[in-house]
Amino acid sequence: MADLRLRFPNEPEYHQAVEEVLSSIEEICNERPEYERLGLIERLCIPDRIFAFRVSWVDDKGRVRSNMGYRVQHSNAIGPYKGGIRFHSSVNLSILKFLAFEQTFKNSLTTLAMGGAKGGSDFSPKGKSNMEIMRFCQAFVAELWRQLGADTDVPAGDIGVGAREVGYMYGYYKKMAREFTGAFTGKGMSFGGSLMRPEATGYGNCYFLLNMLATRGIDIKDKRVAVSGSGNVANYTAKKLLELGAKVVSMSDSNGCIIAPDGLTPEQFEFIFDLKTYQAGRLSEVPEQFPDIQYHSGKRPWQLVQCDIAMPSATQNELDEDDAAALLAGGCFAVSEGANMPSTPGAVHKFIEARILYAPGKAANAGGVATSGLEMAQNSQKLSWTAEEVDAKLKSIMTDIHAKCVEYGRVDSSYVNYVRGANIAGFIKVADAMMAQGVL
Ligand code: NDP
Ligand code: 2IT
Repeated sequence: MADLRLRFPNEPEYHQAVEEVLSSIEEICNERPEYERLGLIERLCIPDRIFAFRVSWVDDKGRVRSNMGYRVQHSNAIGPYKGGIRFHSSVNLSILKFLAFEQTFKNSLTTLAMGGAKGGSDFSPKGKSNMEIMRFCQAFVAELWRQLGADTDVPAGDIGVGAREVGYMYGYYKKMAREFTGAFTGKGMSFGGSLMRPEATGYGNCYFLLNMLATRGIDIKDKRVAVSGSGNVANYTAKKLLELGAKVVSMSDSNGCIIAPDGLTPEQFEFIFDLKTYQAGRLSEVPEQFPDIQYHSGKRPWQLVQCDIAMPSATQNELDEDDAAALLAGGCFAVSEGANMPSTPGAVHKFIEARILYAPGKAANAGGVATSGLEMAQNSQKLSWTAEEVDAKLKSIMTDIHAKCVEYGRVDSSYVNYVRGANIAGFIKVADAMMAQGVL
């Protein structure tokens, strides 16, 4: 870690993600001195390669704008590079390196053959017209397309990138590469997308949560769940929670959060889903329609509402040590992460110390990329599976990931450290593959 900090300063998110994994795998590495001899950890801590490029595009007023574009190809030890693209003003190399690093271990956990990558741009889609977004996506892919391919590197969505952006990027990729292959996932259903991919991350997180609750004989019905975010992951998490009979007591966006003390009704949820998915609306508008819902500007939900379960599903480091303390004081007994690294190290420490059910993102949100893997499999076969088939496979993958976390993370008869379990299980497969393939 000291070496990494020295060689790559100013990358705090990257250091945070690496430190968490390294502290989990220390014992395994000590047992296997050949890892050190072959520089395995050092190689895993430096991405295979990073592309950084300028993306220039023309806005609706005819002005030329320039953003940075990146693709971090972290590891293809177990399969083609795979991971989402993020468009958000905060995007930088530290964030993309952390996301690509996490993706390598997450993808390993899915049981499918996918390496790890992440890409994106500091372009913000907020307030841009459809045509501006299209021109940006085309300019981004004009630079990146040579590095992509169904068996090379397969991007998908992430923050700020959904079906619309994937459609524009895949369209341009197809034009340049002159081939119709599954080089992107999260595609529209009429051109190779998989049913259930939009739902998969949120639904998968709920399936993982159900597995965790089952270990303690807890029924999810009527449990109070605080969700953050109101994008793809948060919305489908809330949708499945309502279906399961739980109470969704909060959601958030980048301006603030809403609290529904008695839980959102299906009608309220449908309004929010439509507002955030199709109207580019803000959660601040919700109380105008439903006065029993409170809006808190600039706030996150964790200290504002009592809950049994928390599912942070917006962004990294959105739940800190004080939030964790408030959640625990309120009786929260499970946290299942929809976002990548939403809890700060101090918060994670508090959850583990309190021995609650705590699932890190790389296990709990792996259903999204797992279903991307299923989309790749369908594209290779030139077939498409029914929603029921994909959902059944997703459920079974989440159950397998849970079982692996338990196998490697069991501390004693009453406690599983899911962070340790996920990191070790994810790492072992990648390390074995790297050892077998020689120094690359
Ligand atoms: P979306 O862009 O669909 O939604 C993101 C949500 O989080 C929005 O509600 C957004 O608010 C909010 N948000 C974004 N940035 C911030 C910020 N800096 N502070 C506060 N709120 C913020 O993205 P996704 O739902 O796809 O992604 C959410 C998380 O889940 C990310 O961590 C992502 O990496 C992770 N993830 C996504 C997967 C996927 O398949 N999409 C798979 C696995 C993990 P606003 O509406 O104001 O923009
Ligand atoms: O963080 C993630 O796992 C994603 N954004 C999904 C990646 C993918 O390739 O489906």
